[in-house]
Amino acid sequence: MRATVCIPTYNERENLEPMLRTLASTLRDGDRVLVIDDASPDGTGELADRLAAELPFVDVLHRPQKEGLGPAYLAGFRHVLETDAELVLEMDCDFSHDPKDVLRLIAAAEGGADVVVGSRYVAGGSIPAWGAVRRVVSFGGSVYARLALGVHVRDLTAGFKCFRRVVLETIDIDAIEAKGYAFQIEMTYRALRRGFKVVEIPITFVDRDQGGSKMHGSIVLEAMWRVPLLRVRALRGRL
Ligand SMILES: Nc1nc2c(ncn2[C@@H]2O[C@H](COP(=O)(O)OP(=O)(O)OP(=O)(O)O)[C@@H](O)[C@H]2O)c(=O)[nH]1
Ligand SMILES: [Mg+2]
Repeated sequence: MRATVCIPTYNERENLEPMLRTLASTLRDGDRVLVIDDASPDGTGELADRLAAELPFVDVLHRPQKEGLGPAYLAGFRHVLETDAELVLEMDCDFSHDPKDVLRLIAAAEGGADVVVGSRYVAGGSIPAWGAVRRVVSFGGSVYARLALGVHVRDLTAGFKCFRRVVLETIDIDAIEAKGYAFQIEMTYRALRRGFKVVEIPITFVDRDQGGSKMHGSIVLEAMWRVPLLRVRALRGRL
């Protein structure tokens, strides 16, 4: 199954080249990478174009402004669905997700999963570098979302995932408005609502070394109010 890895970038100049070089030695023939850059002020977009000219498996989608992770991924998904890729992956550019694990996600999808989640919260998954505050916020968020939605998936905010294309074609991605962690929760929840098989595989999540985080409080707040809204929509039969 051909796979395309979507990588959203905003000011990832230090990370992009090592990331694409690692993927060059990891991906299989026919697999591709789509970099989705929101006009990064640090020149990540121009660097992506230079690397795409050199690396034939790389494409770049330029967007005019920063709108958050959700809209960037949705633009990327629409682009990939125009191609013949069977699997569509999401991955951060900051090496929090090990690019070598892409092959494990792909293998799980080829083994029968419709959605594969690289999970920090199943046996074998971990986040070695996080302090207590970050752990509580992230784990608490996952528990909150799991209880509010009534689903079994443990890492609902995970951003390292693989979808079969039929999932993206079925779950009405055009209706998704979430921007941050809520986007990740909504993607997984919509897939579950449509009866797709979601499988979690353990990953080790590493803290970013280069570049700055784009995480901020409003992303956490958005997730808090959007989760109950999702449940209400589902109960009304709209998801
Ligand atoms: N295109 C695009 N990419 C974004 C945007 N916000 C974040 N990203 C990218 O999404 C990925 C995840 O963002 P991070 O800043 O690492 O956010 P995070 O992983 O939630 O937070 P940290 O744990 O602090 O790294 C990175 O590759 C970012 O460059 C955005 O608005 N547009
Ligand atoms: Mg990160």
